[in-house]
Amino acid sequence: MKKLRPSLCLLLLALLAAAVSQALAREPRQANLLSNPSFEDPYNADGSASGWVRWHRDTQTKPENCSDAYAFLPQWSRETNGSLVRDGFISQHVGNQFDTWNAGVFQTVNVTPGTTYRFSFWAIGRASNEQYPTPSDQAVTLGVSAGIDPNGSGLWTDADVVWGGAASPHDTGNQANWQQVAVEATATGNQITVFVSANLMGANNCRAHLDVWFDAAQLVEVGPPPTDTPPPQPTVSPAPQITNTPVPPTPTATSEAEAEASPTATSEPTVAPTDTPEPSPMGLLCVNAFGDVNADGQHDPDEGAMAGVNFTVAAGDRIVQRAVSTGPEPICFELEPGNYQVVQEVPPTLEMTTGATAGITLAEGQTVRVEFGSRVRQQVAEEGDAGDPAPAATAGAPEEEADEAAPRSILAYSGLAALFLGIALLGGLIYMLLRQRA
Ligand SMILES: [Ca+2]
Ligand SMILES: [Ca+2]
Ligand SMILES: [Ca+2]
Repeated sequence: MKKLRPSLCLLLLALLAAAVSQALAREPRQANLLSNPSFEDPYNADGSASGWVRWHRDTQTKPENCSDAYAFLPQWSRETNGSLVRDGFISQHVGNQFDTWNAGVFQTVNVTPGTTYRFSFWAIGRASNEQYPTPSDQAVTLGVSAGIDPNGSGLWTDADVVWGGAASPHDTGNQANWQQVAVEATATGNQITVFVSANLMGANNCRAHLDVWFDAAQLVEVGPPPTDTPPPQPTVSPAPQITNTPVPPTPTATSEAEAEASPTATSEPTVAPTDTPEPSPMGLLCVNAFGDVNADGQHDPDEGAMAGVNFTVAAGDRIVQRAVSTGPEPICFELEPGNYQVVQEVPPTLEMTTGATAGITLAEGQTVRVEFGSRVRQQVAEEGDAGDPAPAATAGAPEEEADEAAPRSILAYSGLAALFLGIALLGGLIYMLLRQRA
């Protein structure tokens, strides 16, 4: 009996440890559903990272002197230059010399129908006639965007692909201007396809170097569909409530980006940033809307700006800025470095062709541009009463990356609670055993 006690204690301890670790493992986590999300080794012979498949647009013909938009086959390769890697050791590079391109990589993932997913990745790009690392020529649109095909066709041309807002994360010379793009969509089948994309097509966009690097992709479950997933019927609702816990700002290395896009005369709304302990260098967020005539989610060179689209910029659950698009000039906000949600709301005459929300991370001195697509509502324009809504359905509700921080802290608390409970129980047990012995 006496001999048994120490071993009994050990056994109990082991059982307790197992129980605690099991409890922790059972907690829901924001699992990344992608295969090789960081574009690490090994690489396929065609230059794409394993787990990913190449896709590209080929317009076949080339206008003289780059006077019009066209796209040729680019090159895919593994990038090992550490300053062009966001995460791990390798990033996925896609680039071309002199010829513009529209391409990327994709993968198809098993999912639960009816569930909403968020796909995001980071990118940085460089368009220049000079050798690396001369800063990128900001006149060239990089058109970096994330796409989801809700029923997993694997076809980037599929009409129901939902595209997020497009960004042009130009390298300002120090490789710090990595930007994240994201999109949300609700799965309509048991697979979805996620697309990493850049579109450098455009008149006079040709440069000796046209490169974009992709890294740190993520596909997470956001939640079940918001009751009904209605088409993007824009209500003139006050503010999209974004359930969010404040995310700690992650300022990357400082970049003295020439924020040449001066904010001109945007009316500074009343909602001022709250406590600023020390005036820190600001970043510039520029938003605009384009008229996506062919509803492919891409800002094609022949498509102009769209006026009358409402933008809301939020940090956590705090509305930071609001604005309405007016034309070709983007609206720029000077903001503190940090994470922001940009939400577009369109008037009833329009329908969205890209996602309604974009999550961005703004670093010190950085300029981040976000573009949203929409077009004149087709049913209104054509038929009086069509059965089906427009094909280009929108991304999910504005409840964004919300839960990334929350579940983690719940997890941490419940794990700690379990641990303390276990220690208390064990203490009581040992006490009793010792008392028995005495
Ligand atoms: Ca990587
Ligand atoms: Ca499809
Ligand atoms: Ca378009």
